[in-house]
Parts: sequence; structure tokens; C-alpha cells
Amino acid sequence: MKLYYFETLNPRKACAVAQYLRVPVEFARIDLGRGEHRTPEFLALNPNGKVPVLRDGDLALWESNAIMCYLSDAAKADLWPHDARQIEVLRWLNWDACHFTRHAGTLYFEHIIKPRLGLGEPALANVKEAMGFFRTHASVLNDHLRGRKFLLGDQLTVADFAVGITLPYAGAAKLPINEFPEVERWHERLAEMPAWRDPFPVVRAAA
Ligand SMILES: N[C@@H](CCC(=O)N[C@@H](CS)C(=O)NCC(=O)O)C(=O)O
Repeated sequence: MKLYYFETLNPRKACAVAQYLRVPVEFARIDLGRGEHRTPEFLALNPNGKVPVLRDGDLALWESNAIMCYLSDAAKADLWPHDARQIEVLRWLNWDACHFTRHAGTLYFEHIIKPRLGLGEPALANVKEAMGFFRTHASVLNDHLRGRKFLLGDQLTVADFAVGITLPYAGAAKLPINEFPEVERWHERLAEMPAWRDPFPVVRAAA
């Protein structure tokens, strides 16, 4: 299997799960800054021109959540459970895409990606709106996590990898997670995993 990634938010989920489960994937770095995601070869794998993509034989699978689930099945692991818990995981994945990481991702984009790619100053109206939504949804998450180790209780699932993915960037993205102690506690637990802290392969500079 080959995992195409860059050191950004969505590939981080796929890389973290691959590393956590020790799935023997070959990592292929697609440099977004150099437009490597717009080459005909890459667009043949993902017509959306986005990372991550997982290649397994003839399959070219895009969408980070689907990739996490595929990796869990490939490793015969339980991060994507195949019983009644799956509905609960699905609920959190959808909530995350539509609400939590949607707005946290805006703050990540405005404060981290824009300066990194030289795209100008953060758009203040976007930041203000995203900050308001972030607080609303972080409050829901905070209440849910009270008395729970992970989103589904004692069991770590792909939902934790998805919902938590902006939190390693909380400082630079200016996410006010210090207002949400249960979210902070949960994220500290995730950060105990080396695969969460350091999901990306080390890139060696060309000699
Ligand atoms: N919904 C997709 C989003 C993928 C995505 O937006 N990837 C970004 C990096 S985090 C990307 O490749 N952006 C390049 C571009 O849009 O030009 C997923 O979860 O995989």
C-alpha cells in the first residue's frame, strides 16, 4: 500500500492511523507548495487534486475518513468497529466534517496555511465567524467527553482521530481550547500516543 500525504490536516489523520496500527505503507510525499497535487499522474489517482490518497493494488482511495477505516480493516483492528458502535462513529465523523473541524479548519487555514503558502493576512471576518462556531461546537464536545476516556467511552476509534485532528495545532491556529477542560484532557490523552504526536515520516533533504 502507498499513502500519498503532505504535512497538513487531512493527511495527518491517515498517517497517524497508519503509524498507530503499524500498517506497512510506503509513504509518498506530495508537495502542495510545489503543486505536485495538480500533475496529471496525481489527478489520475484523485481527480479532486487533494491529499491524502491510499493506493492498494488497483484501488486509489481518497477522503481521509474512508482511508482511516480502510487501514483499520486492513490491520484487522477495531478503530472502525463493525457492530452497533459503527453508527456512533459515523455520527461523530459527520458532526466533525460539518461542524467541529469545519470551523477549526478555517482557523487553521487562516492562521497557519495562509502565512505558510504566502496567501496573505488572515481574513478577520472569517476568523470571527469560525471562532464563534468553534466555541459553540467545542462546548458540545466538552459536555460529551465528561466522564469518557474517548468519544465512544473506553474505546479509541477513527472518530477520535478525526475530531481531534486540529488540536495539535491549537496554539498556532489560535483555537481557544483552554476554555474547554474536557477537550484539553481528552487531547492530552491522545497526545500520549507517539503516532498522534509524530504521524509524518521524516523527510530527508536531498544531498
Ligand atoms: N475531505 C478531504 C479533504 C482533503 C484536503 O482538503 N486536503 C488538502 C490538504 S489538508 C489538500 O490536498 N489541499 C490541496 C488543494 O485543495 O489544492 C479529506 O478528508 O481527505
